[in-house]
Amino acid sequence: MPKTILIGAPIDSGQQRPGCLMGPAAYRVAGLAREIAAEGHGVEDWGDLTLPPLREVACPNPAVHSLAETVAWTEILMDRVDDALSGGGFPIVMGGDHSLALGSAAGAAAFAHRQDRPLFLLWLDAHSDFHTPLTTTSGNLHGTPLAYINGRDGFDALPPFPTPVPAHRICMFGIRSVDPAEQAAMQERDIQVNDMRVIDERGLVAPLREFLDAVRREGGMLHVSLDVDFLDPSIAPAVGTTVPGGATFREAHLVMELLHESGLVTSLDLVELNPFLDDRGMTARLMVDLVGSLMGKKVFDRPTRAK
Ligand code: 6HN
Ligand code: MN
Ligand code: MN
Ligand code: MN
Repeated sequence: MPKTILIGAPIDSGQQRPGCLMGPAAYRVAGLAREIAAEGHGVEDWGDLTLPPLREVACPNPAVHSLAETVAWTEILMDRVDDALSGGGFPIVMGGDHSLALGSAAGAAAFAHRQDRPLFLLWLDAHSDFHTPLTTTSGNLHGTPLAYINGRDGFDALPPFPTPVPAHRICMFGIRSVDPAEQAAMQERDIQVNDMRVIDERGLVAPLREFLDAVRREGGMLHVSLDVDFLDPSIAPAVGTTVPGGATFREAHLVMELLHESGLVTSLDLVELNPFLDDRGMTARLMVDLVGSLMGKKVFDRPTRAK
C-alpha cells in the first residue's frame, strides 16, 4: 500500500451551514493519522490548504453562490491530489463539504489520464450530487460534483474535467434523496443508481463486487467519495443534510472491508462532516474507524484454509 497523504480541505462554500471547515481539525483530533499508521501504513499530513486568490466568474443561474471560491478550491485541490498521486501516494482529502470533490476527482482524473488508465468513481452518499450550476435550485455547489465528473455541460467557470467518467464507471450507494432535475439527467445518461431500495433487496455485497470486478478488468483507478450522510443519522449526526434510512454501522464497515480486500482504491474523499453538529465526536470517530477498515483493520484475521 502506498504512503497515505492527508490533505486538509477546510471548505464550507459549497453549502450554507457553517461548521464543515472544522472537519480537518476534527479528523486529526479523532486520530485519523494514528489509525492509518496502526495498520502499518506510512502517513504524511500535508496540512490544510488555504483559499487561493479569487477571480471574477459569472453564472447565469442567480441561485448559485460562492462560485469564485469553488473555482479556486477546485484548482488547488486538483493540483494537490494530482501531486500526491504522482509522488506514488494515496491521497485522503479531509473535508470540507462535498464541493471539494470537484477538485479531488479532477486531480485523480488528470493523473489517470496521464497513466492511460480509466478512472472509476464510487459515490457513497444519501444524495446523487448530479446537479449542474444551471439546474441547482438551492444554489449549493456541493450538490454538483458527480455531474462535473460525468462531463455534463454548465461548468464553464471550472477547468474542463480531464476525461469525463462515463456512466458505466460510476457506482452510487446509499442514495435516498434525488431532485427531479437530477433524476431526469441520470435517466437520460443511464447512470446506475444503487439507492437504499437496492441495498434492502440485494444487500451491498453483490452490486459492489460487480463494480469492483469491472474496475479490476479494465485496470482502472478508483476514487471513493464518502459523504457522512451515506450513514444513517442515528450513528452519524454531524452533517447538515441528514436523511433517514441510511447505511448501518455494519453495512458501512462492510463496504470498507470489501474495498480493502480489493486493493483497488487509489484516492478517497471524506466529506460533509460538520463537527459543530456532532455528539461528543461520535461521527468523526466513526469516519476514522471506517478509514481503519479501508486500511485493513479486522477483528479477526481468518486463516486461509485449503478446502
Ligand atoms: N451533498 N440535492 C440537494 C441540493 O441542494 O442540490 C442536496 C445536495 C446535497 C449535497 O450531499 O453533498
Ligand atoms: Mn503541483
Ligand atoms: Mn454529497
Ligand atoms: Mn449527501
